[in-house]
Amino acid sequence: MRDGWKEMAGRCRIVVACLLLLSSFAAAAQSGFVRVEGTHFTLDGKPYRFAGANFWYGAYLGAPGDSGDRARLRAELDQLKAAGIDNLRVLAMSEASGFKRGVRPAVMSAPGKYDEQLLQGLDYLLAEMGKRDMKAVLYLNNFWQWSGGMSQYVSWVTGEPVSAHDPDRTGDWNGFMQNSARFYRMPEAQGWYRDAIRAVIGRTNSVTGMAYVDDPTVMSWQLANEPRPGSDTDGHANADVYVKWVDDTAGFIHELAPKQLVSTGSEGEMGSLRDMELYVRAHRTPNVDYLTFHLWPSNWSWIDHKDPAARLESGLARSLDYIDRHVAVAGKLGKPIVLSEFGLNRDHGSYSPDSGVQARDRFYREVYARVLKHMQAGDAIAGSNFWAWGGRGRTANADWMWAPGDPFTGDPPQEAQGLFSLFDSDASTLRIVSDHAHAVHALPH
Ligand code: IFL
Repeated sequence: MRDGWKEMAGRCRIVVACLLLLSSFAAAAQSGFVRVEGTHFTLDGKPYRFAGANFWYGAYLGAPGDSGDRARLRAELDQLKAAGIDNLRVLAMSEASGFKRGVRPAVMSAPGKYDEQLLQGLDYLLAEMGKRDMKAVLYLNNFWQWSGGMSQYVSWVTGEPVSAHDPDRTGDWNGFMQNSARFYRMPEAQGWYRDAIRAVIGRTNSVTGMAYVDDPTVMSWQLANEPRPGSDTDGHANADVYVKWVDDTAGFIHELAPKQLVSTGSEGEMGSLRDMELYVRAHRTPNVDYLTFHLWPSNWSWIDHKDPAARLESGLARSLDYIDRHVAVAGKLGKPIVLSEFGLNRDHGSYSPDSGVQARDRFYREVYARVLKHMQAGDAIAGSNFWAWGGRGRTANADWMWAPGDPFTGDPPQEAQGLFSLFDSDASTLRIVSDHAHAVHALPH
């Protein structure tokens, strides 16, 4: 009898040891991933808060051979890391288009056809970011024309050339937005988009040998850059379809990548037909882990593009209110929120890296102070990404516009190269960014 008990106890000990071993393997497999707990992010059990940058062209620089610039990429990652920046928002998929200001080359030349060199660029970027303990937010589509985006999917389905709705040819932004939003209603386009998502998320990194879905460097997959339901004037008819698209796509990504987070890429109220309730509806689903919002006071005419100093005070007041209202909404929804884009023009609307940035510096300081204040109060905001890192990119073109083969800056091809870029020579702004990053990292754990 006693021997029977002994044998049973021995077996129990083995089972317990095996369970402990298995759970520690499971914990190790999950470690390093950013998670959501209530209105905060955590990383390995501690709060995760960040100061980040937009670096849309990071994967382009990572491409092998002459098409990329790996030396520039490594040097700029070092510079960003030294400034305390540890979270980068990057374009992961682009579509070849006939847009006048579309980026060339693109990852996807046609449905199902992907440029392996550019995908290896993303591999390399993630490998280098991983070495530096940085996190990536990767967007998988674009509402805007500069990377082809939703409009190009529409064109692949209909056969209509994008030129008919190219805002850089027609000047008709409402027409462009309404055309882009047709994407949500096209089953064929959705199928190709999901194929593209599978192609990226299902990838194994050619540099590290790690499956993307097992890579903790990827914090979040983002549905698209600034997806909108359509134009402010005519987009309301798409609201329900848009909300459903967000939910379905986010759910689809979660199935593919259960360890990583999913976010929308939304600008917030201003990108939701100026309707906060619609923004909330799109972010309520459990398939969306956290909220994003963007802050563009000069694009939204709160501050003058050509003279940001002129109406700076009133524009700042609106900007800070915009931040407060979005943080409050996230708190009510019980999810974290990230200010994933904000930017302002250089003094007098100049594009030149040699021009002043007094108003911009004031704007960055005020935005960061408000973000930090919310973080100190324990509110739902978890981080920010300024728009955009331009590093050592410069244009030599008289019209300031990008042309294929030119070095990339933080401003995508549809905008003047220098409009919102933070160049490596912008010492005063870099100091503000770095001070903020250090203040965020010094918050209690
Ligand atoms: O370049 C723009 C980008 O498409 C974006 N938001 C605003 C940027 C500056 O206008 O996502």
